[in-house]
Amino acid sequence: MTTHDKSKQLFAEALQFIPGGVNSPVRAFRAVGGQPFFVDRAAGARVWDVDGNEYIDYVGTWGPAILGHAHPKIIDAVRSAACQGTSFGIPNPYEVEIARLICSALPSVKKVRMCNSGTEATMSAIRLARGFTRRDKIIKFEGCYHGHVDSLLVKAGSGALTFGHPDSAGVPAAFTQHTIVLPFNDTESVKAAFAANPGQIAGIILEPVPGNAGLYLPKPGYLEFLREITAKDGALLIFDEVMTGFRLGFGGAQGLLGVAPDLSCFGKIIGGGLPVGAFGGRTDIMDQLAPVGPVYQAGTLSGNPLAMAAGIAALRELHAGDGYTRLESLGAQLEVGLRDAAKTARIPVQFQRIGSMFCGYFTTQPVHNLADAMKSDRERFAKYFHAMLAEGVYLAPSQFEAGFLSTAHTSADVDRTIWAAAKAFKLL
Ligand code: HOZ
Repeated sequence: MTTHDKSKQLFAEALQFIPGGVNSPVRAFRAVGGQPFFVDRAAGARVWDVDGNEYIDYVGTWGPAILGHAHPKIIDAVRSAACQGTSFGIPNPYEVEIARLICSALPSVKKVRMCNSGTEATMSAIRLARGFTRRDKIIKFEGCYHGHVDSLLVKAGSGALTFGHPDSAGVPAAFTQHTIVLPFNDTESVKAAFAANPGQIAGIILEPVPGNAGLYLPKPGYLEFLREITAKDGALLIFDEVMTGFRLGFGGAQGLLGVAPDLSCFGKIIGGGLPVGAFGGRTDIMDQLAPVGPVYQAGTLSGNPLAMAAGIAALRELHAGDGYTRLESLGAQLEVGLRDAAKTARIPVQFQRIGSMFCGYFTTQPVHNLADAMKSDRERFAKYFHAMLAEGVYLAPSQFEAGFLSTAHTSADVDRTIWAAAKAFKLL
């Protein structure tokens, strides 16, 4: 590791003109101390900072870079689309192709509407669920994060949790009065909420595999239970697959875990690293959207040709290759190696993983929900984060984020990461 002089200088300047020096709070390193580095370039599984330091990257631009950074097919697709024009606000053929690809990957998605971020996707899906059911209440779960939508910034994960504002200032109480917040993996509280609000709940929104308070998994039967209780009540089941979509398999978490929601939200991977979001589902629900139906939703840059071209290239590559098998084997290697290293160093770590998503909590107790995740020793995490960074391994700068592998990571990268972790654990 050389110096961080250029990053420090840029951050000092950034602080003068950008709140907190960053355009999204999770980048700021505040949960772990220190200052963020500034990226010069990225390729494959590596990022290089402006001071010339190289890192093995497990953030992967917070999920989109499943094929690694600057994948040649995505770069070519963006380049060729850009030469035809960067935005039209008129339908373009890429929109049809990406919609066809998404619908053919997920049997629950019969129609899809593209937008510009995961936040827009979840915000629109909630509005659509309310418009379709003509009901107001929404159930969400503690620690799940669905972007910075007003009504969903309640007990939210990701940066909201990391920085101690899971219930954001600036959200009028009236905007969240129809939001019911429950613990994840707890069937009784869901039953009680439906019993207390008969015929009033428009839907349940959840990350089927929550990855914004670290990473924990649904207990066996939990998603099936949510599917059943919503169907029985006439409420909609909405999966936020912004992170898990096309990551846990080409069919996302719903394909892997075998539960079909009514609506799904996407982002990240489907834009190949460009700004994107999408939501889709049953035809009768989706046809409530304007211009067909009365639920309004729009966007100047929605279906942007560059983002669509990048997304199409990413999805085609994922569909054609053996990427998911490779990701599973790298994930298993990482899991075994990190578990062994922690055991050898006698550091209690709950290592959680599903496919290419992972997280380690510094606690002796199993983690099934936000309350369990909060028991992790965050000071220990901060030390671990910096020890890994010093060895050239970049993890998300917060305990409450998931790590991501890409198909560009190699077995040697994973070995090096395990070696760095073994060294880091000794310092904790
Ligand atoms: N949705 C991302 C993972 N928690 C965070 C991205 C951001 O907030 O900048």
